[in-house]
Amino acid sequence: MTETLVTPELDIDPYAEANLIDPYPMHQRIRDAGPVVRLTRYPRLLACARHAEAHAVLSNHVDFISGAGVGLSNFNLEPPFRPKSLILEADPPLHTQNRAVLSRILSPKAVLQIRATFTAVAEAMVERCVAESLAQGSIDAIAALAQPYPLKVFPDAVGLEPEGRENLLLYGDMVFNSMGPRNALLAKSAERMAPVTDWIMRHCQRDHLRPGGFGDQIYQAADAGEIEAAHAPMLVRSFLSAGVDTTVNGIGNALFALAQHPQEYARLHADPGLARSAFEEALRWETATQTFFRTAARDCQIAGHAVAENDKLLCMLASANRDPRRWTDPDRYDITRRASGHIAMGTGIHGCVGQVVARLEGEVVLAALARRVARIEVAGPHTRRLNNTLRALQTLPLRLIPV
Ligand code: PQP
Repeated sequence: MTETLVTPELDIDPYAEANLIDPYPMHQRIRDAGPVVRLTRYPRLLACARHAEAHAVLSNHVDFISGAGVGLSNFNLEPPFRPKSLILEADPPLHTQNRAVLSRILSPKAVLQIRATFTAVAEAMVERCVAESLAQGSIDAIAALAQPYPLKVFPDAVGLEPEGRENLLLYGDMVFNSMGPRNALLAKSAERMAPVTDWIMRHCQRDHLRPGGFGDQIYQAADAGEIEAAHAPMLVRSFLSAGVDTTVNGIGNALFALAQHPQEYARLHADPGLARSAFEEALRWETATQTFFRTAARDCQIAGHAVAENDKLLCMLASANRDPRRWTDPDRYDITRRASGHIAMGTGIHGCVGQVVARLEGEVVLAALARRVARIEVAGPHTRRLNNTLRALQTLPLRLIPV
C-alpha cells in the first residue's frame, strides 16, 4: 500500500466551452494520459476516463462515497447548493432505506402497468410530428418530441398537475449545472432559482400529488413506516430532479444518433423490434449524463495511484462508454452492438433507479418512429444547450418521411 505510481497531471478544464461543445478529444487525452489523472485546474480532483477505473470507482461505495456530493464540490468542505438529496447524495444506511422504496415504485413490475399509456402517447406524438413535418417541411425534434414526451408521461406517472411543468426543465438544468463549477452556466440557470425551487418544493407535497401515482406512493411508504415521514417530500424532489431532463436528453441524443446514421435508421425501420437496442447504443454513444463524482472517504488507491481522503473522483461516464480498451470501434453507432456494460446509467448501489422507466420511454419513442417513419433527414444545423453535466441539444431540425 505504500508504493504508489506517479499520477499524471493535465491542465485541462472539462468545463471549458470547447470541451462542453465537443468533449471527445478531451476524453481521449485524459484516457491516454493514464488510468487516473490529476486535473490541476481544480483542487484535489482526480479523473477516471477509462471504463475499467470509472467502473471500479462506481462499484466501490465504501471508499468512494456520494454523501459529500456527486458534483465537483466537496460537501465536507463547502455547503451544498441545495439540501442534499436523500438518495443521490447519500450513503448507506440512509441511502439503503430510501433506495428500496424508490426501487419498488419504479420496479419492472410497476413499469409494466404504465407501458400501454407510454406507448400510446409516443404514437400520438410521433403522428403529430409527422403531420408537422409534412406541413412545415421539417420539425425541431427537441421541441416537438424529445422535450414534450418525457414532460407528459413521467409527471403524469408521478401524479403532477399539467400546469407549470416547464419548471421541471428549468430545475433539471440547474441541478445538473450545479454539479460543475460555479461558472457562468450555473449562474445563468440559477437566475430564476427562487421561483423554480418554490414550485418544485410545493409540488413535492402530498396535496399536489394524484393518489396512486409514484409521488403518492412515497407518502404511502411513509404511512407504512418504511421511510421517515419527513423524508417523503425530499424523495418526491428526487423524482422531479431526475425524471425529465435525463430522458429528454437521452431521447434527443438517440434521435441525433439516428439522424446522423441513415443506415442504422434503415435497419431500425426494417425491424422496429431493435428500438430497445438502438436506444441502449445511443446511451453508450452519446451519453446524456456525462459525468458523476465521488469523494474519497479515506486514503486509498486506484490502479496503483494514491488517492487521499477528500479527493474528488471524476467518473467520466461518456468517456468510459467510448474507451477503445473496452469497446470495438467505440465511435461507431451500431444499433445491434452489445452495448450492455456501458455506464451511462452508472453501476453499483447508485446505479440508476429510474432505468426501467427511462428505457421504456426511449424504446417506445424509437419504436413508434420506426413504424411510422421510413426515413429521417437532417433539415439544418443542430444547436447545443451547454450544461455542466448533461450532453444536451437545444434544437435538432429533422424532416420525417412517413411510410
Ligand atoms: C441522472 C437523483 C438522480 C438521475 C436527486 C437526483 C437528481 C438527479 C438524478 C441523474 N439523476 N439520472 O435529486 O435525488
